[in-house]
Amino acid sequence: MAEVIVTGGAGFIGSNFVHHVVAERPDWHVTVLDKLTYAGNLANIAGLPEDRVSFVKGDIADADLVDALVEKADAVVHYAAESHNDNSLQNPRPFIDTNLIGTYTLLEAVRRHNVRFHHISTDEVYGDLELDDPARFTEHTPYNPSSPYSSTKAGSDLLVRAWVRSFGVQATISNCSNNYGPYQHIEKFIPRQITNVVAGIRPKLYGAGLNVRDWIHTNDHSSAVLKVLEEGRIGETYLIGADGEQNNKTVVELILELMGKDPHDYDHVNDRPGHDLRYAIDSSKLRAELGWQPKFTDFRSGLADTIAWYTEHEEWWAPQKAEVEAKYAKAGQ
Ligand code: NAD
Ligand code: TDX
Repeated sequence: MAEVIVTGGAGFIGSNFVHHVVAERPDWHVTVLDKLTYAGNLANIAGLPEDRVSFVKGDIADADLVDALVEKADAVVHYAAESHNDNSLQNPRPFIDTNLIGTYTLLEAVRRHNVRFHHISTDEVYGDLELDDPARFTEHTPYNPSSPYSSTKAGSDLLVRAWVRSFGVQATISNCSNNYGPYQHIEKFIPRQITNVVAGIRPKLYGAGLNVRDWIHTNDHSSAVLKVLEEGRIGETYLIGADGEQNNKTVVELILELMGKDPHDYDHVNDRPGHDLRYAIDSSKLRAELGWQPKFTDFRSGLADTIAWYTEHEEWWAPQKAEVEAKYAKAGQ
């Protein structure tokens, strides 16, 4: 049996991975280590068998706690992070503490106990592409992050690489594109617009809305991470993406259409400072080397299912809606 620690396992993507492992690896036990910040929610992992999943509330920067857990583990899959660009522009400090000091603390523990480590990162470490550039990000694209969020993620990736090279830590890294699906916090683009429509608020598009994101369903992200954890080569980076480029305007209009509204019934609001123009992932290394394929690639039907989930789970998001919108209103967004 394998004992796997999933940091940030009560967040959007980490909790999806916990469900995936419970379903796919019946002899593994998962320990979720999560601080339950505003973005963590125990409801995301509720109902899983108690003999398969344990929960520890704590900070990944707490060296004593981390050491005691890592000592008993076979692997750590590291999702915990401050994850929202807009928050990082208002107050970068928690991004330094969690994304940099937290990752450093985990690396020191896996180094001491010789435990396998997989680091979850983002395509944002590569900066952005022009709209008409035929290029996509590959594992060889130079790092060029734009925001406090993406620069701390880039820094955490570099720490992992250094700990592999200098200390022989058994680590891999994956950099994924924009995820969507159920349980995503409503501060993020897609759930914000869906819950706006449900709440009778007009969707809010930053600037002209021509920015492009490369969407992947979070279920596909989880299957890719399990693949890299089990079969990835130590010291390697794998890009995860599902060829899902869409501009923001198209996505807002599709959400409105799928929700039976006028597709042009939305507001243009203040743009994000330093707003990355386009992300696009070339995931051919992961596909060729490890044989991974995404399964949830029909964006229209994935979005329709996501809309249905938010519509049916108002109790999950409604308590946070007013606070999230008040914060955006202050920034004119
Ligand atoms: P999220 O904000 O929904 O969840 C983050 C989780 O980490 C929460 O449960 C939170 O309580 C926990 N956490 C935060 N600080 C902590 C700390 N100091 N100690 C312990 N737990 C802490 O984020 P998400 O969207 O699920 O992203 C998860 C990971 O995936 C992040 O590393 C992010 O950079 C990466 N990623 C996200 C996307 C995306 O589209 N959302 C894309 C690529 C990579
Ligand atoms: O209300 C909005 N209106 C809008 O037009 C919001 C919240 C966002 N946007 C735009 C900004 C981006 O171009 O939509 C796009 C997506 O925004 P976010 O959901 O904030 O995601 P992004 O900044 O692209 O980062 C996400 O993908 C990469 C995740 O939050 C990161 O954790 C991940 O690393």
